[in-house]
Amino acid sequence: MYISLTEYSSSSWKGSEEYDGLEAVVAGIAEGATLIQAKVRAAVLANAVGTTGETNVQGEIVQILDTFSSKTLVSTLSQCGRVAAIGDEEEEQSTVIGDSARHQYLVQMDPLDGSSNIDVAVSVGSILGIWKRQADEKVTDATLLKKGKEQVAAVYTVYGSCTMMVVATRGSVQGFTLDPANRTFCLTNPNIRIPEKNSCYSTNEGNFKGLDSGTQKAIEELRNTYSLRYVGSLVADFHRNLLKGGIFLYPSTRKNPEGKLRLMYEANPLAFIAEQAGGAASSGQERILDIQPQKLHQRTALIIGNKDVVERTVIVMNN
Ligand code: FDP
Repeated sequence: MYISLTEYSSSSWKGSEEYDGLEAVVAGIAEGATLIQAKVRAAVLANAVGTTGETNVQGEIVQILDTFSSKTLVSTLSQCGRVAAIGDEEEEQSTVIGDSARHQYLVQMDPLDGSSNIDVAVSVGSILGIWKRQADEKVTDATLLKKGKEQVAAVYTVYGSCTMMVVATRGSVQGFTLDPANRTFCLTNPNIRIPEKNSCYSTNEGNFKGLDSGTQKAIEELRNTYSLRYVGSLVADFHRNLLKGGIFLYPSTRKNPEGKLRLMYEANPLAFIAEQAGGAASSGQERILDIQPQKLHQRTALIIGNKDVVERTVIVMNN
């Protein structure tokens, strides 16, 4: 018998001052994820793959499922009664929900990561970082620009061969699998630690020519040491590396000098999770969680996974 997410969160966070109300936020994410995974799995039959004809704030083509996932999570997080504001990959400005004393949390999310993989039946997922709002803090876009190290929790889901949800709080990373029979998340992967043995590296090798010489050297070293595994959905690559041991890199390239991935709702939540699991995350210049964000949709380079290999890679990149 597995412990359910509901049982886990009430026994771990209920009554704790630090995590007061987090249970409701995570339940809102679980409810949204359950709806999104059902939609993703039925998308082709329901004619819900393809684009909306719009481009988002990043200049990227918006998929029908991106919009569905964003609306679903905004709705379930609004209804949980504990979230003050949401920063969302799909929205230029943040969504302000409320500023009462109960609205204690700020969420930054990529509602559907890896969306170019949707229409080819490859794993996608959602990524969410969770910060605490100071009591009486006014809620504006600027309120959301907090450093990653100030997160109190982070969550990602993977809609793959099964649906998983990984939840991290300080010092704890727990993995839950959705039981489709009763729509309950069950604690199948308790106390996740990234394996010390690094077995693979994940990067877009097609970008090699557009890298600086230090980064090329670092990639060559990884190439000669580990197996390559690249899904092309950050959340799926990160999940495999977290459970099996590995490192993911999306460095600065000639095409994307600031990096391609987004700091607030991709790099920060996954960096928080990696660190709680004994791993590390760097931009190549500094620890991801120490970066002072300047804007909601800021991009960053990202090197994340096994701590020793991240550190070694950053040294080689900078030499
Ligand atoms: P996608 O473009 O499909 O949305 O977040 C962006 C992201 O996917 C990541 O999930 C993925 O790791 C990366 O971009 C893939 O980029 P490349 O196609 O350039 O390798």
